[in-house]
Amino acid sequence: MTESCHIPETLLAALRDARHVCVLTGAGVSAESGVPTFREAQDGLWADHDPLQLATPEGFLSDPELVWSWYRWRRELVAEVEPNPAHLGLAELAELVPRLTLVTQNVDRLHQRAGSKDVIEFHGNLFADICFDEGRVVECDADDPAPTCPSCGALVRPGVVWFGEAIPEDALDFAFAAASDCDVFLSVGTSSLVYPAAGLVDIARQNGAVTIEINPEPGRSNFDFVLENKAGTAIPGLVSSLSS
Ligand code: BV8
Repeated sequence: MTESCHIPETLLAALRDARHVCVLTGAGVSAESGVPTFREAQDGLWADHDPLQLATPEGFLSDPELVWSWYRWRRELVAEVEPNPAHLGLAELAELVPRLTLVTQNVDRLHQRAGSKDVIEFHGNLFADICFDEGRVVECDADDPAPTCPSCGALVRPGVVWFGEAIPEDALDFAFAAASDCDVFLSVGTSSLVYPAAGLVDIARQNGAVTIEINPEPGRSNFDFVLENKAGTAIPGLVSSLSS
């Protein structure tokens, strides 16, 4: 049974009138591709590990082999899945509005595989290997349980932003600028718990934007519109309503 999504005409009017739409996505937008969300109990091997512990510099330094095996498991999982209608619909939405800025908290690069351009990776991505000390991208042996930097010997880490680490400066600046400038802020598939990403909607609201949340279990922020639907239903619904 294909799920349907009721979209208020006033919401569509805001999108039709928008000069600039800023979209923030979270793990929920990849859920229908089969990627576990950040807070779902990780299945099988990872059920007894807390992502909030693994995704920290302390967690990595205390057990680099464990953290590397978690990230390699996630890399393999993501490599085997496909972008879903939510990712594809957001790439189409960008063609229907004058300007769309896509900020993602996700590290799976599924937006790029779906055709989205200039994606702002607020929390980095799974696929870059970075020297822990020099901060630059390095090549390392994919089978090494705890790879080290070929030039300085420091540990190599995945190119994601861990809890307690600063958001990359460019990503932060571009995302804050887009949230400040947009007419419509669309939050898709996030629990709105992780900062500073979760604060972007407040910046948009303070600058007069219409705010919309798409989430089957809406979060705590007060949005002007809430579509209690899966992203794989609501985003294509928005796109077809705007295109008609
Ligand atoms: C920082 C990469 C400072 C790693 C991740 C206030 C201000 C500033 C910071 C803080 C603050 N309060 C606390 C902090 C610290 C911390 C924080 O926010 N902690 C939380 C736990 C309270 N923030 C930080 O540490 C950040 N750094 O602030 O630095 C600083 C400044 C200068 C110098 C030094 C330091 C960095 C945070 C980045 C952490 N890294 N990811 C990795 O992936 O391994 S965060 C991680 O959580 C993922 O990126 C994930 O995307 C993100 C957020 O989670 P969600 O995406 O929302 O996923 P979640 O599972 O929670 O929810 C899924 C949602 O989808 C649900 O609502 C569900 O209902 C919905 N859903 C399910 N299915 C669907 C769906 N929706 C639609 N369709 C569906 N089908």
